Amino acid sequence: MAMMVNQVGYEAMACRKKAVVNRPGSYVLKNAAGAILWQGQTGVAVSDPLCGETLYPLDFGSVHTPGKYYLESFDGDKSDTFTIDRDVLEGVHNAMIKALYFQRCGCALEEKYAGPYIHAACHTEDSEVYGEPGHMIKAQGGWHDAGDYGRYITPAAVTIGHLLYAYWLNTMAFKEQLSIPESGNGMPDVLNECRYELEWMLKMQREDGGVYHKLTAWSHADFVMPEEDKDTFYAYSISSLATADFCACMALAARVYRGSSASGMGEKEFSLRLESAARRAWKWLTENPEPLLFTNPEGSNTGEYGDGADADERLWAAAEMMTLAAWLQEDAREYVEELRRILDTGLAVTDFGWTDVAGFAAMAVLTDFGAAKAAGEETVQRFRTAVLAEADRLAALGERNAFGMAMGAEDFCWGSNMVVTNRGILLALACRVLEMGGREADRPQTETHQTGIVQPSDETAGMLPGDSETARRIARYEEVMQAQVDYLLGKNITGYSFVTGFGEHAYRHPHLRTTAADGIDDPMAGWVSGGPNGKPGDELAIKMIPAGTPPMKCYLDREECYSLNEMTIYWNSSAVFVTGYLRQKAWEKEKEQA
Ligand code: 9MR
Ligand code: ZN
Repeated sequence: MAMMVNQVGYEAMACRKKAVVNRPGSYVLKNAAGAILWQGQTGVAVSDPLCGETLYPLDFGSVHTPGKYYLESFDGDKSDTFTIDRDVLEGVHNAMIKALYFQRCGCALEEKYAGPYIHAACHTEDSEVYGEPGHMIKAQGGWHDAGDYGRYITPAAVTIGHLLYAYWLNTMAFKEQLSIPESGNGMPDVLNECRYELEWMLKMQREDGGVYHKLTAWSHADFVMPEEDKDTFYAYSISSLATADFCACMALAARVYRGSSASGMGEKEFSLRLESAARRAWKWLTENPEPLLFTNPEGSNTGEYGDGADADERLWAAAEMMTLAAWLQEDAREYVEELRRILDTGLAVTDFGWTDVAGFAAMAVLTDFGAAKAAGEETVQRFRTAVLAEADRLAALGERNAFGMAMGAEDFCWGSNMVVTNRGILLALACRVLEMGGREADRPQTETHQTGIVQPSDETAGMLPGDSETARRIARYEEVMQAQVDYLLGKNITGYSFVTGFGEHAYRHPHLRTTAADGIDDPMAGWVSGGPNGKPGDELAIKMIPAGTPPMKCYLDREECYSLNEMTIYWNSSAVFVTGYLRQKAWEKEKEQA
């Protein structure tokens, strides 16, 4: 790839418009009619450790005129076309949420919402509790996790965590309707879609509060449509990983849905169900303090989501129970004690993936005034320090490669695109911490959450706090965040946009059973690929990618390559958080300048 751009495009008002090219010299930016809008020279050469090439940055941040453009080199090479416009991420952001609708299990997908991607109701039978023949449970519903038809609690909880925080902190980025069956019912569609998953999760809880780790068949289905997959589904054993994640997720959802009850669609009742499920899971956790981890039974090949420690899951649960208690003005002492006990073990609190959810505990304590107050200044300070230190580390990482992105060579793992976007989430949280100027513990509970619309208060709208050092730091973090999104949307060595349907060269062959079996050429739009993987894990990728290939180049747009090119619900939700943040930020800036 010679000229790498964000193929979707760049926010008109912002100054962060960058491309990367492989030859130094003079370049122009042309519009569709061929008129030159900008002319400039490449910047300093960078020997890039991620793709192993020498590359040059191009900065056309001074162009603010909306339009469709391409870059042209001194000798006539053209880049992919892209847009410069206000709210340029709107389409891809909404498509990445809507994609989840296509994963709905247990119901038919109708043409009205699914267009050509219809299918009959799938996986409608009851499931058997594994190891207890004849013990059936009704756990229909939820989203298929990924290219397979399994449904797993820990990735589900993380997906809901990304989406509910994205919505809660950046509500204005979630105002469009997505054409799903519930659209127009008065609830934001992101909450409607999440509810579909939450209703399934509720069914995965056992009487005693424990939660089954996953609901899958023994082996992955062939590449058939979901309604043709007639395998028996099993609820596999209770794990403390699933129960703690479930607890956190239900407590968070109880708070969010209760705070969004403007529509009168029964959110209050729903919130009460979520709350009681969270409490029962918490009780199970206190009665079962030892880790109860999960491994697949010998010979079963469906997803494992194995995880060697449950401390981070328990930390997240404690943090969300604190926010819930604060919200309901109850005593949070028990949760605070558990939170501090785990924090004292020194675990990192900056990640948002299915293996390590401790970042969500930081998110809870640093964004919820009541929880911050309950936690106490010293504990809040520990989270704040950890988040800002990690943000500084990531920003420094961004200065060491040609893409300006917070990735090291070793970060290109299975699902590397979530590492990319989860780092965007951490940076977004750091910006928020800086904006609040460390005053969240002193602030009163705002009215705003009670209507569910988190309008920035006058105090913080479009704001940069007084001192310019803080403003510079925020700008630096946001610059890296933008680089993460640019990478995802095409500014990378593969030349692909990693979101289906978005960009002139979007990848087209996700490892996704419905797409493989539906006979339709194009996949549905809005799926984030797992992305380059320096340690390819599937047969074709191992065969095709020579050892020693630089990690960013370890990618193939091939359906067979599940270790490079699958899609999942949680890779999408993580990306949605970042696009949501950038959209809301742009909107706030616009308001400020109006
Ligand atoms: O996303 C998971 C990735 O981090 C792991 O390295 C990989 C191997 O254990 O599993 C991935 O999760 C898969 C899950 O087990 C089953 N559904 C598809 C998921 C995406 O590939
Ligand atoms: Zn299904």
